[in-house]
Amino acid sequence: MARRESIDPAVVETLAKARSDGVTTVFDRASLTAPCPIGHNGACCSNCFMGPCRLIGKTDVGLCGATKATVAARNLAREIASGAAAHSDHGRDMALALLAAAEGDAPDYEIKDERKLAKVAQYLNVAVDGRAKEEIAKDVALAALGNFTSTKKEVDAVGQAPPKRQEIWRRLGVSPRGIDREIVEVLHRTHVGNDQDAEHILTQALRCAIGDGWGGSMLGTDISDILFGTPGPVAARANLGVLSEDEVNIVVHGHEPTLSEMVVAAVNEPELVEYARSKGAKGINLVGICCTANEILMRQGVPVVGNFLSQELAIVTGVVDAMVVDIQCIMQALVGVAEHYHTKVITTSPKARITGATHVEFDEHRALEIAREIVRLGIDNFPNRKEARIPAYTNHLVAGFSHEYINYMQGGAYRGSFRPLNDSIMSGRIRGAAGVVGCNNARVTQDDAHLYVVKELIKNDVLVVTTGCNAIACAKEGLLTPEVMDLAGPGLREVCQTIGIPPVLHMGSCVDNSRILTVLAQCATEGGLGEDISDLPVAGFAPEWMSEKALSIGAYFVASGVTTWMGVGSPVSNSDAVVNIITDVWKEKLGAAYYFEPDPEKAVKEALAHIDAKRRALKLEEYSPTRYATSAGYFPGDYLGSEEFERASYRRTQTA
Ligand code: XCC
Repeated sequence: MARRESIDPAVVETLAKARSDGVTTVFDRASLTAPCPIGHNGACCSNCFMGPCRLIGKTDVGLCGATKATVAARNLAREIASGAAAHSDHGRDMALALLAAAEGDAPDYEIKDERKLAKVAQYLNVAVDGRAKEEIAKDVALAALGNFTSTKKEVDAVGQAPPKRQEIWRRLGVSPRGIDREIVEVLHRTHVGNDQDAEHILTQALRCAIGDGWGGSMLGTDISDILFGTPGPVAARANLGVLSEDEVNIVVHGHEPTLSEMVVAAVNEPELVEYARSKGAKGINLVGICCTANEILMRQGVPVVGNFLSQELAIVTGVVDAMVVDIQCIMQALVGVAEHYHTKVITTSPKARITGATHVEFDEHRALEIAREIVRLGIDNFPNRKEARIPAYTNHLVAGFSHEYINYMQGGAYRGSFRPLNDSIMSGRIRGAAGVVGCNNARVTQDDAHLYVVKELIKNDVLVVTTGCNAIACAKEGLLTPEVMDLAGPGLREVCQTIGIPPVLHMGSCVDNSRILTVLAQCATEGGLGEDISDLPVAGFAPEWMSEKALSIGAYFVASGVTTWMGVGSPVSNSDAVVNIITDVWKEKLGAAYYFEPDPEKAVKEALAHIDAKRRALKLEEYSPTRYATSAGYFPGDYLGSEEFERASYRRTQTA
């Protein structure tokens, strides 16, 4: 029997439409082409033109003598470097936007969150007292840029990690010296004829990944907060049903908030709304896909159409008038799909063009003007719509759980801390916590592993924080609302009810995994749960990962002390030696292992055992699933009706 393609009913319905329209999508291509069996598990070396060498069957070394371990390690290291480069270059763009804003060259951006500015200034060693916010912001931007280009000085945000973790990094020689430097050094070391010891290569990969998580990504998140505001809880909706039949639908897809925030501003301008009406539309409906969606969802409550595997299907509905893309996770196939309908695919980044798409280059110096131009292109396209079908599926959600808010919600502005959370973990009300993040992958059923892992964890009293495409999967399923309390174990439910939060907290986009690092650092230093992140009863998951960025995230979670389970399959399984390095050897050195486990049931079982072992090592109360069972009946889990959520949902001011 054929594998199920998706568990999302909106996707299943729209996929059937695509097929009856004669349109091919990623789901069809996945059944036409199997993954290359040699490259898939790290057995292919294409680092020089004597190859590619295939280290399978009779051959177990390349022409140069490179072993299976060297080849698998080099490939993984390069993938991590590429992922780190993608996140970090996003972070650099944020720093450049902040610099332009501070110097008055980007008039459409402002310094929105001065408290955050002061906090970031502190860790970047920028003076704040008695200085204008623009002066501080300029120095913050320059210091951030210096973190990319420095070749000697340690990346500043490393100082945010618990002291014990910093010590471990320095002892192992993996504290990053400049974000760019570590990426370049991975590329250099993995060039033919260079670093040929698998463990040594992978140590550099860790250094590069730490430069991503505690460097490029953290700066990306922090500077976005300075420019656009630090997120707090916001109600919104998700899935293909958020598209509108009678309004101009503009979909933003990609990653950077610099553009999408400007599109939010543009679609709310009365002149553009009027212009949309002049074309026969009722208004403008802005929605998002992938992480740029997460960015404007977290801060503005803009609805989310779907995650990575839903991108082509949004166009298949026939109602997307413009799909505006910037960088990362954008399928080239969008242009071909758009040709069957009326959608205009608009590329905007100087770094990412797609043949056949309309290119309107984004420039932060004229940001709003360009956003207006893009929105106008979408409006002009509205009258060209043909047959349309929007699947009637949406769910409501609450997002916006920045670490600042998580701190605040545990005691308010004056008594905010991580104490209540730590106490709940210590007493066993909450068994532990897990970050469940990452992509969709067309080799496995869309959202199936994501939702299995999240539901199993909360059922077992493990608090879940989520980002990226996992967060969108959870949103579509309704897991980001307090209404799903009945799915949570009794201890977790009680804690979530008293704080007033869902058992699954949406913390943002891919770069916002850095927010999870900050939460972990705060839990580790709050007291009662050891002194280091590796002491905490926590786990990481990327059940449906596909991108190199996910490998970098997994690697910096592990480097930070979080044992992590990646789903789908293993890119290094051709070398037992490499598997041993990233599991047992890293466990010894870093206190955490990097597992690739395609079976989500097995992964969850192992993670729960890992969490319980950490609890025992900390001499905490032994976790018991029944201890808090009596409180389950105190109040109904479903304490907030869906109508109330509908009322609270994001309302676009301009809709008639
Ligand atoms: Fe991309 Fe960030 Fe992966 Fe989703 S989760 S497919 S990287 S959009 Ni980060």
